[in-house]
Amino acid sequence: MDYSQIQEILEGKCTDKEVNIRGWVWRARSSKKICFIIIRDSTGRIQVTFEKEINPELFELAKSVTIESSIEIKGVVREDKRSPGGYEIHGNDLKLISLAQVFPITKDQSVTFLMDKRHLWVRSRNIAAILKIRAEVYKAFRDWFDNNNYIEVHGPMFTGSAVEGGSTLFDLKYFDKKAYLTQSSQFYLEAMIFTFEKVWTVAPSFRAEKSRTTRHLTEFWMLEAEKAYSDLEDIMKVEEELVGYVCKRVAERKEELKDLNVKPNTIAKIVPPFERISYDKAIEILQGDGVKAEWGEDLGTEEERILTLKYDKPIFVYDYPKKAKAFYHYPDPQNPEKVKCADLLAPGGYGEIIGGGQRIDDEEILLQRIEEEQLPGDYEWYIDLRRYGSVPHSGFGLGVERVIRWLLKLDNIRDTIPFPRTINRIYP
Ligand code: NSS
Repeated sequence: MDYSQIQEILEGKCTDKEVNIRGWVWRARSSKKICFIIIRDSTGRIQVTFEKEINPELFELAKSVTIESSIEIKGVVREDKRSPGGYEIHGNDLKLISLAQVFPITKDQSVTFLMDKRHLWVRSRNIAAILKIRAEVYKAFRDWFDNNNYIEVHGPMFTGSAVEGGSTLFDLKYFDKKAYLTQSSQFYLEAMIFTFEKVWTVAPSFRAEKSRTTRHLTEFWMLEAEKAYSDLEDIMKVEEELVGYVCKRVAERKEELKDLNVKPNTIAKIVPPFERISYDKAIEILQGDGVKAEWGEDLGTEEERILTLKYDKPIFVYDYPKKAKAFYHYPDPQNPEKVKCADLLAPGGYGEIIGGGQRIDDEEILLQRIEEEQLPGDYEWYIDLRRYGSVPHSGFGLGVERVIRWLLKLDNIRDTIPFPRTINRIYP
């Protein structure tokens, strides 16, 4: 049997025709003479009516279905200005596939309850809209990198060394050895530039983040890119072009944005170039505001919030102190206490969405930095990359959930991903 999708009906493609659709009961109510069922599928929602006078048996069956039951219906599509979406189906058959028990999710439930029922909550209109935008973000990444001749590569998730310092590593037993879950695919991407010059990946990243915040997950997805013959300035341009493109694509998803109460225009106007301010300047601005920001420390959530409230487009903060950042950053030739890196901070208080910069491409300097930091793991292979045809190169990592949270103005990062993992959540 051929099934129509609800979206096709709402686009007017099936008007006055008989259709079969299948989906789940979203709402159901009934008067003495007529039963209304709103059915949803992956593409939309539509009202189906069953009249007692036309078919009393079918009317009784329709009355018996519960919220979230799976059903199949046959009926004739009519344009009807009064019904939501402007179309309605006059049902003339209904097949109950599975009668749902009383659905536990109703209005006004606590966040903890909803998180415990996340496997059911993902059916909600809100989460569905967010996840459709998430899928669009991934499509936009792929299109941008394809259009710019980057090759997609994939690093391992089991690794033998830290990328972003030892404190957030998840370690595990790997047969008789110790291993870690990856924090970043960066080093593997660096290896792959010697094959492909420009590479990218989207992969999970694992961090034992011990604090409960609205912007940290213990398992999140990171988009990473690495480019040969490239410096900090060059990679910032790549980042802003990519972010601008993602914004353009998300702004086109008008239906979902409407469901989420987000004005497409606020996203469409995020176009490059993005302002660049030095770390020194950022500290000066913060101190001018009476914030206790100390030179030498990385910017924290609160500092980034205060700083980015002043802007309505993302900003780059560049040239951080060496001691605030990971060991692999290229030291500033003018000032060895600083490194050639930049974070991209989202406006409106959201803060860091990208970390990136130029990498150390010299064997001696890299050896020295690894020794200074005393990192766990074996970096021999990573140092090797500086021994066989090293080239200047730079790259970045973008937190997918951070970007979605910012674009959709969500209170908490957990709503950007179907099954979030945080310090206190590993169920469902
Ligand atoms: O630690 S980063 O700043 N940088 C890296 O991991 C580099 N090795 C990436 C690279 O250059 N290839 O993380 C990158 C981004 C950061 O800007 C955030 O947007 C996001 O990853 N991020 C997170 N998102 C969600 N939850 C957590 N815990 C988190 N940590 C970083």
